[in-house]
Amino acid sequence: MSDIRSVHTHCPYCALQCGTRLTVERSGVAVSPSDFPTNRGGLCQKGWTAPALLETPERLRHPLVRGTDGELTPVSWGVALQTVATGLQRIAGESGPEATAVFGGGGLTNEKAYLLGKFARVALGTSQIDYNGRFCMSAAASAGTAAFGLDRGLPFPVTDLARAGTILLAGANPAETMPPLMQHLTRAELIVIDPRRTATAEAAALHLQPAPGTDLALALGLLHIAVTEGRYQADYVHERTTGFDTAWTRAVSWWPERAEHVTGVPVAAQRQAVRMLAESERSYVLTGRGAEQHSTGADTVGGFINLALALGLPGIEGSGYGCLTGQGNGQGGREHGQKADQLPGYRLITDPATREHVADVWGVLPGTLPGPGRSASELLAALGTEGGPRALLVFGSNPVLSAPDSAAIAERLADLDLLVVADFVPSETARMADVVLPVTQWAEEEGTLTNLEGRLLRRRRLLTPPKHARSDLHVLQGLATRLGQPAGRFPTSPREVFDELRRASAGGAADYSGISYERLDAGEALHWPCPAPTVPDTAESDTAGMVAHPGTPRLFLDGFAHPDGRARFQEVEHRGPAETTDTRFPLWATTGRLPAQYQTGAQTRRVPDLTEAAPEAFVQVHPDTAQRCGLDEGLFARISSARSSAVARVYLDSSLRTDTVFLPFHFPDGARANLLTQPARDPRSGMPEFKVSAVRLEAVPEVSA
Ligand SMILES: Nc1nc2c(c(=O)[nH]1)N[C@H]1C(S)=C(S)[C@@H](COP(=O)(O)OP(=O)(O)OC[C@H]3O[C@@H](n4cnc5c(=O)[nH]c(N)nc54)[C@H](O)[C@@H]3O)O[C@H]1N2
Ligand SMILES: Nc1nc2c(c(=O)[nH]1)N[C@H]1C(S)=C(S)[C@@H](COP(=O)(O)OP(=O)(O)OC[C@H]3O[C@@H](n4cnc5c(=O)[nH]c(N)nc54)[C@H](O)[C@@H]3O)O[C@H]1N2
Ligand code: SF4
Ligand SMILES: [Mo]
Repeated sequence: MSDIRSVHTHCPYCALQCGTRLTVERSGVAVSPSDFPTNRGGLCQKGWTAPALLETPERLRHPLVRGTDGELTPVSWGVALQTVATGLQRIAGESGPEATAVFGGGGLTNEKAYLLGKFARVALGTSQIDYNGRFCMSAAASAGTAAFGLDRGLPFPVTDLARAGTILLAGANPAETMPPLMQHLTRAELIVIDPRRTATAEAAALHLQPAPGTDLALALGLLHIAVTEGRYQADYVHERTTGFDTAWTRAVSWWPERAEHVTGVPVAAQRQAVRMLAESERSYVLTGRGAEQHSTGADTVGGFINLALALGLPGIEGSGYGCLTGQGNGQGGREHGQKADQLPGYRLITDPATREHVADVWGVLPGTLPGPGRSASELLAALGTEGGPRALLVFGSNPVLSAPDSAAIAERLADLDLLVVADFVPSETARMADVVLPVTQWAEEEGTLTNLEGRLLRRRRLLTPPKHARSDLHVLQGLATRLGQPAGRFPTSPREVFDELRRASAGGAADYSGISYERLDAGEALHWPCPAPTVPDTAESDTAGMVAHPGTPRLFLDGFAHPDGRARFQEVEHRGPAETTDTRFPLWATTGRLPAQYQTGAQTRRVPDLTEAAPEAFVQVHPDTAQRCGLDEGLFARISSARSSAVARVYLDSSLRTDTVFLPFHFPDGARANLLTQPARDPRSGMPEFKVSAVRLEAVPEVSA
């Protein structure tokens, strides 16, 4: 351990990025919440127990290479990196650079995400890079960009929510997924749209309980009511938006009774929701994964944005639309080039000016940069197939559990010639790898993350990493140099990478060029865009005596980011899930999260207190449905879809819809919720249909309790 005894940093998990103080004590690392605006002294159980992962006995401590006996065997770093480089060169030599691919994650720091994108485009020369944020934020990102010309999850600080009168939460369950956020929602009356009666719905003044996959019909119905009851803001719509008439041609036929018929939400409740939003002085519409993770995800978010625009909310201080970003760096992770179609600064890889600017920063010719690649689930589905990638490097994701139709994805991974996983724990994906690279964890490294409000934060190092763990930045440099790149092109110092990122992002939508470690360490609250006072040629340019940009906590107050300054209504029509229920698969299965587990559980299933709180998978079922299927509390059920089956213990809940069951997606092996989910994805964003699959339930006598 180093001699630094205490640091201010942030929780390693979700996008709320609660502020924490970490201290080295005799008994180990202690965490306490700090008075940071998002958490103001609060932490959830995952945050309180986060240090346990630093000391897990299952920590990866050596690079591993799969030997001729099929076992993963410890080797030196030199051997591991050379094995990867030789494999990549052989595959690229035989099949071209496009046969090598990279899969990143929204938990990676900005520096890692940036260098990973550069590594793929420059060191590998491949277009085949995407990341797990495609499973998380992509639908809202597409809809937000279309509507506002810019996508930043929350275009305002979370503390603004504390003054709201009404907040609509469409498919978000922050009471369980971001508990400290709830302290900002106590003044507002909440309207919660969720097929389940969650802890958030319990706290709501109004709970709308639609069938999974029908949110777009509901959003159209709410817009219909807003207009026909004269609650829409004609002046705002006229002055600040375009496209209302076209959007209305769709919503006009969604009279409330029709919306009730499709969604199951009573007309009176629909009217009440619109009344609450329209009559309160400050209102917000927020979406979460429940509304977004559908093959209609971007259109559904578009439907909710249309409602917000009709009510005159976005771009007005004290009201607005926002999406609750999920992963620790879910916001920053989507801005710096991990996305198949983007380069740093949140700019399109197809834009010639962007290519020229970024190529210049990278010291390469624009023509050498590849074009756009496949989106995450397309990429995973193509692995090992004719014309698809033969090698994959994974940094910061566990797709064996998190990808849709995961049995098929595991087969694709098994068909690769080379699977390389960088992680600090033996995730289910790492266990399949040919080479495993042990990396540092949050408290052992420096960097920056961008939280759900677009605010830059500093991750700080408390501990010296275990002897053989290297940072992801070191790993990328080690590979790049073995692939013939100059070492200086892949710096290992986070600060140096950040300074390069600033220059690469300059002039982009997510402009970080005016942000520095120094400003962040001085405690400045910097939300992007934050341009440097001049176009920066050097890292020092903002210290040249010019007034520093203060950052942008609130976007759109003076106009939206489209060239005409107006927000755009989107023409959206309800089309329902990609598969329907039938006699074979008569129920809807939806999926989501438990308070005590994070994502695929690769991290949190290794924390004893969390395993105790949420030890195993279950399927939540209405008692009437359970009875019809011959099931009872505590028995095991086989849940089958047209893809595959999962087995989980039955948990009865009479507040659930009788046509819907729910599974958390945190658990491995035969309890994987993603064994059931569909490969269908949203044509606009690439978002998979995680939140709705047609299933049936049967008792499994042999494993009953
Ligand atoms: N404890 C915990 N917290 C987390 C995470 C975690 O894994 N565990 N992950 C983090 C990440 S990456 C993310 S993205 C966020 C996600 O945060 P949330 O979006 O709050 O989480 P989910 O549980 O995926 O989905 C929210 C709700 O959507 C509902 N839902 C399901 N289907 C539908 C539907 O068709 N329509 C509607 N309206 N609702 C539906 C579910 O019942 C669920 O209660 O949480 C972050 N925080
Ligand atoms: N059915 C269903 N499936 C879903 C969802 C759902 O609601 N339902 N939600 C989707 C969503 S919103 C998300 S965000 C995804 C999450 O899906 P994943 O990203 O696959 O889930 P994680 O468990 O967060 O996996 C991250 C892995 O990276 C490792 N890791 C963490 N930090 C670092 C780092 O800095 N460097 C490296 N090299 N490794 C690191 C962790 O140990 C872990 O093994 O799942 C998606 N899948
Ligand atoms: S809410 Fe998110 S950031 Fe805060 S302690 Fe929990 S997991 Fe960590
Ligand atoms: Mo997420």
